Amino acid sequence: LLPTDQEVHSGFVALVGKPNVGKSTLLNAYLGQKVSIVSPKPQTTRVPVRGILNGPDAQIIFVDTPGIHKPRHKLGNFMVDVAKRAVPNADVICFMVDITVPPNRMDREIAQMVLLSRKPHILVLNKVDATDEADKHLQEYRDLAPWEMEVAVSARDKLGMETLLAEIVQRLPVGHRLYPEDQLSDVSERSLVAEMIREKVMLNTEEEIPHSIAVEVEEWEDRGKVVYIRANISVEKDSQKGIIIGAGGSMLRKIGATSRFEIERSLGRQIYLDLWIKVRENWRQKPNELRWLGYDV
Ligand code: GDP
Ligand code: K
Ligand code: MG
Repeated sequence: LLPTDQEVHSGFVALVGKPNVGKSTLLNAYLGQKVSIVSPKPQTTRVPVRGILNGPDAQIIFVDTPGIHKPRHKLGNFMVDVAKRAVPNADVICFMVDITVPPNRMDREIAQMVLLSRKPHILVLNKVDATDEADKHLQEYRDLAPWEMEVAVSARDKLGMETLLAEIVQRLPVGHRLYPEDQLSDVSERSLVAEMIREKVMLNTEEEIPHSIAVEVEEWEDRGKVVYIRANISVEKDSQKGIIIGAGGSMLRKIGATSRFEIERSLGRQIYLDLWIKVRENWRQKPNELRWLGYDV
């Protein structure tokens, strides 16, 4: 039997960057399953998500964070706050950028924040798969700060991930595992289910709708053959309710079917998914509503 208090490299690794650079995709790729939802839309991730990677000599606790942007409502303020707080709380910072586009003002601000933290950090150049000219903007990213280390990856195609992992592990303090070895994330099954439903709404709607919704699981009952799950999709106004229901209920059916497929695969159980839509006027601006929906503002 291996002693469980054996010393390993262990600690918190913050994944920070502007929206849509691929932070959540990278976390899921390391864990081999979805713990943090992904969409082509900015501001998909709203709360920090911890995913734990256990190896024989290391325990890496990745902290996926909301993209740092210029917030326009109270939910946005909260998201940017929690993302920024992950930096001083981390042992290693992965500053992720999208190599297919040049750096913008947000990248420059985040680079400064990372540098000022004086924490071990790595510049992670993501999406190398998506460009023939991976070095087109490379120098501009290099010039943002005197980086200690850079690694090019594709979170989508799982390229460069071993190299990045080795660089992370080297920078982690030596100590004890901080989580049980069989724990994959800090996300409860209930929250993961709610997030999977929110992801399907985000993937199937446009403009302000994806950002105007929140999902809560209201009831979860094991009925033997199936698990009955009732969830609320909250919207900000009446007109959005109609869009999510769709013509003859078509949109809601599509959201329900795609959610159910993924939830069943994730839980390994058959489910009955009962989706409801609720209007919470301007919930993104209201501290009480935000807290009710689980955002700890
Ligand atoms: P986040 O906002 O930083 O968490 O980014 P997401 O993980 O949600 O990804 C944003 C979008 O970029 C999604 O459409 C992903 O599929 C896509 N994406 C993420 N990583 C890669 C990558 O390595 N290559 C390509 N081509 N697309 C990626
Ligand atoms: K995204
Ligand atoms: Mg994300």
